[in-house]
Amino acid sequence: MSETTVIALSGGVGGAKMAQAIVENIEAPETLTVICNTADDFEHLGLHISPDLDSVMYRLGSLHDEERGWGRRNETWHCLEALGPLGGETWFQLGDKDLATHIERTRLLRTGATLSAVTARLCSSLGLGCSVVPMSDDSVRTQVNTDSGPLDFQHYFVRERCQPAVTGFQFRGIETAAISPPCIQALESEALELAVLCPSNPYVSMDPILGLTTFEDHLSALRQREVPVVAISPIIGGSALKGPAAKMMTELGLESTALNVAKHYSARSLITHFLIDPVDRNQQAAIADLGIEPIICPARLNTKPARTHIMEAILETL
Ligand code: FO1
Repeated sequence: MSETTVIALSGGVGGAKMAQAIVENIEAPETLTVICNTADDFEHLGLHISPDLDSVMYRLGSLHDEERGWGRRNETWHCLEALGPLGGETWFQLGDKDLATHIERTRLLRTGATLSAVTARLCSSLGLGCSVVPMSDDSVRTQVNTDSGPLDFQHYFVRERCQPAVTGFQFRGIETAAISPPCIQALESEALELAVLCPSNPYVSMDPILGLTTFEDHLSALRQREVPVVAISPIIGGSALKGPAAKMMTELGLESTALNVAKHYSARSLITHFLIDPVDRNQQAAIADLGIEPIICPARLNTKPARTHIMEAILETL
């Protein structure tokens, strides 16, 4: 692979769409490294599941299911259907093709391979043209604190359908987890021209990556090199593109606005630019007052022309 010139920090479905936008619109897709959140990972049915890595891998390999956003297209569910009557756990839907990924990932991890090495192998087997890397090879696990007590992330997200009100988050293991070697390599690439914070959930997708020891130092080194660090708002007109980000903000006592996401990042001086949808134009001046350059562009990533438009707006910052 060529030296990284673009990095994208990504959660699951929203991040995967942004990664697709980048791949579709840069001259050399092999120079993109997508750094994925792995704090949603968990052990289920004895298997290591990495939902965000897989959402990104499947989309970039054109294997994804467009409607669900996660999992594989043309999926069958025979294993899950047989598991139910046996009394097995079926609340987390694992399709047959998707299961193959988890079985092979788990087998390779049990041989002692790192998650980075296993992911590189899966990406290569699935024919990806760019690098998708885990943020860390060490275990970091999101715990969502709620009004009904602490919940492991997938229990909150899938089993409880994000219903309990959120009071805060904890990322177990983050203090001792190291940034993965391919992630460090991408962050330190001399050729790096652009860093993108995808329109993923700022609290449970971006913060586990940004909270890894020295990650913020890497971003500030980029800013010193005048590499733009561009975040895309996951909030459009007060609603989340997908998932519980807006609901979480309300429960945390914040108005669910693009501006409050910009403030979340600017409090740690993490970004240089913030892309908002035209419906949020009224927040442009307040974002600029934070010392962040606003970019106004339709922020939905559902069509190829929309993805091209957003990338043109971002590439103008270079
Ligand atoms: N999300 C759901 O809402 N329900 C599911 O049953 C579900 C299963 C699933 C299986 C594999 C996988 O890679 C992802 C899956 N997801 C499911 C999505 C996942 O929970 C979320 O995308 C992320 O963890 C949040 O970014």
